[in-house]
Amino acid sequence: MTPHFDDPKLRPIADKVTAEQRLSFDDGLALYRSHDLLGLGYLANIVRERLHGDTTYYNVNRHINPTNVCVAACKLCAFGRQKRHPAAYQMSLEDVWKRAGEGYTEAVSEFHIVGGLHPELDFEWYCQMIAGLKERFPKVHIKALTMVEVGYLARRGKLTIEECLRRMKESGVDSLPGGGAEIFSERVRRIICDHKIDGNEWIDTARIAHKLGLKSNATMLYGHVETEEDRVDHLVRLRELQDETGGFQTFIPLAFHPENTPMHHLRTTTGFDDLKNIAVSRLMLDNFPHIKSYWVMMTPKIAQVAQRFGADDLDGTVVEEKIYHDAGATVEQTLHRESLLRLIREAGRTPVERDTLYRPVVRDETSFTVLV
Ligand code: V47
Repeated sequence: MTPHFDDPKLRPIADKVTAEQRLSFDDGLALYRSHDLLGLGYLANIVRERLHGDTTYYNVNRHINPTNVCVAACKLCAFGRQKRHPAAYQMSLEDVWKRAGEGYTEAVSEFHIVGGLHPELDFEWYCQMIAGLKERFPKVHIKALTMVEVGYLARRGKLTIEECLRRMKESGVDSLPGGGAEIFSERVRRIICDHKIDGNEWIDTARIAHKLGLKSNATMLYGHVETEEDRVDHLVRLRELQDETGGFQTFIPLAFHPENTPMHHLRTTTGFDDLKNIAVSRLMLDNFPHIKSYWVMMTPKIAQVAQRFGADDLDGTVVEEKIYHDAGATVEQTLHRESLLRLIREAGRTPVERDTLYRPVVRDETSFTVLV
């Protein structure tokens, strides 16, 4: 049966999607400009089901943010603090190791570790933190430090990016999270994060990580001052790098949360735009295995609906989230496994617990085994 599209511009794109052809920059623009959300979702769902059938992935993870002290002062951020700010904090190594083991009764399979660009914590401190975690929790995958943190630590430690990543890997880092990519457009970065590495440096760092055998994720921050062209450009640049390295696992579109940031005058994104970003990224990123609807950022309800609009992953239990909660998120801090399972099942999907590398996990209440 030929589907009906409210937006006739989706018809030629639908032909490409069914023929498994790559979509162009202009196709990406047409998708973003379309209001036919059901049409977009229908097409993205074809790709999603082609890749993953009915499976929706989730994991049992714990976020750890060792410090919120940050020299970057990005306008997009409500989390970073100057060192002397009363709400600034910096965990000791013992704090990090202790925090890693508390707060959730089930064994976690992943630590997700990111923080501010602290002017005094040096690279050795980070290597010790990682090595100490690996020693104490040898089965847990360590997904740590964004490309932005890697760039900053390399510069402060007078190391090349490659040396820095090699040392991180030797210390126990297993993969890198996708944060800090924001939007690659120089014009936009000057406004929202002008002291951070630029888009090319983010891409170059990811390329080196992938060549060293470290997988990573990628994100895109949308819903601030970017244009539709900026969004498509961001996706196309990620797709090009993925063609080259194959090192990306998951793409996570992140909706800008303006509260408590210097850009608090901007409005929050709508559910329509959030679902559209999931669908367009699934359609444009034909070489990315996974698209994640991160429930903390989208709310559990929209993240659940997104499982029918192109997403195949919900992220995990999280346990303690600071970046979005500092920026006004009102969702819970943790979703227990039972809640994740319910969201997935009521969307008509089959839940599969995964480790960070998307290998299935079987567990009892206190331990887990990765099925290779
Ligand atoms: O890098 C910061 C973004 C990112 C705000 O790799 C903001 O699996 C919205 O990258 N409004 C951190 N976004 C989160 C992140 C992430 C989350 C979940 C899973 C993974 C993964 C990665 O959050 C930052 C920045 O891009 N961010 N402030 C804000 N006010």
